[in-house]
Amino acid sequence: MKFFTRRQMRSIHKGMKARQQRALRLRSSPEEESSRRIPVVQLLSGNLDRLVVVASLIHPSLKPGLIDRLLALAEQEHLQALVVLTKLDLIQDRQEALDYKRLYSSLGYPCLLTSISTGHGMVELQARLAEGRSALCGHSGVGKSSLLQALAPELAPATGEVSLANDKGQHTTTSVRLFPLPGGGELFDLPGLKLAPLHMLPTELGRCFPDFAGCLCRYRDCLHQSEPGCGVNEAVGQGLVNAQRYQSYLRILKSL
Ligand SMILES: Nc1nc2c(ncn2[C@@H]2O[C@H](COP(=O)(O)OP(=O)(O)OP(=O)(O)O)[C@@H](O)[C@H]2O)c(=O)[nH]1
Ligand SMILES: [Mg+2]
Ligand SMILES: [Zn+2]
Repeated sequence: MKFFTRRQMRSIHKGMKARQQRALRLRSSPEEESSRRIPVVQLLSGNLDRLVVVASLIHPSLKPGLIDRLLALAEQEHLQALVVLTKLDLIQDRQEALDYKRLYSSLGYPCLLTSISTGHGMVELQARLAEGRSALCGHSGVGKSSLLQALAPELAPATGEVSLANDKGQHTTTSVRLFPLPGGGELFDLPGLKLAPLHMLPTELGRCFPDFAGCLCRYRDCLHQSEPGCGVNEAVGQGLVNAQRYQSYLRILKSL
C-alpha cells in the first residue's frame, strides 16, 4: 500500500477535479449547457397559466427561432401563450411586424405589437394579463421588465440598456419575481433566456406545432423530415404551413 503526504493528496484531487470538469465540458454541447442552467419555465409551469413570449422587433433584432421554441414549450407544458413584439416605436417599416402578427394570430396565439414610449398595445396587454398568472419570457434586453414597469409603475423593476456594441441585453433581471398587477392578474418577470430548454421525445414535437394539426402522414410516428407520404412536407410545399415555422421545427428536432 502506498501512502501519500497531505500535499500530494491535494494535488491528486486537484488533477482529478480538472479531468472531471474537462470531460463534462467535452460531453455537453452549448445547448445542453444552457438547458441545465435555465430550467426556470418548467419549474414554474405548475404555477402558471400563461407564457408571454416577448421579442423585440429591433435592438436586439427579432429572433423568430426563439419565439417558436418558447411557443412549443408552452404547448408542451399546456400553458396559454401570447406573443408580444416590443419596441414598435423604433422601427420605420411595420410590414414585417404585421406579417408576424398575422402568422402567430392564425396559429391561435394572440400577438401584440407594443411600445412603452407611445403606449401602443399596452391596454390590450393589460387586459390579456388581467386573469391568472403569467410569465414574461424572452432574450435579455427585449423589454420584459419595461413592460412590467409600464403596467405597474409603482413596482418599478430595474431595466437595463441594450449594448450598442453587440446589440445584446445585459441580463439586468437576475432573479425570478412575481408581481401583482394593478389591472388584475400576476406577472413573473424572468431573467433573459439564451435558449429555451425543450426535453421531449422527437415524436412529440409535431404536436407542439398547431400548424401541423390538419396534416396527415403515411406513418404514425412520422418526424416530418423527408419521409414518403409526409403531410407536413406537402403542406409546406403548398405554402399552407409557414416555411420559417417549419425550419424552426427542424432545428428544434435536431436539438432534442
Ligand atoms: N424605444 C423603446 N425602448 C424600449 C422599449 N421597451 C424596452 N425598451 C428599452 O430596452 C432596454 C432593455 O429593457 P429591459 O426591460 O431591461 O429588458 P429585459 O427584457 O427586462 O432584459 P433582461 O432583464 O436583461 O432580461 C431598456 O433600455 C428599455 O428602456 C420600447 O417599447 N421602446
Ligand atoms: Mg429584465
Ligand atoms: Zn410527416
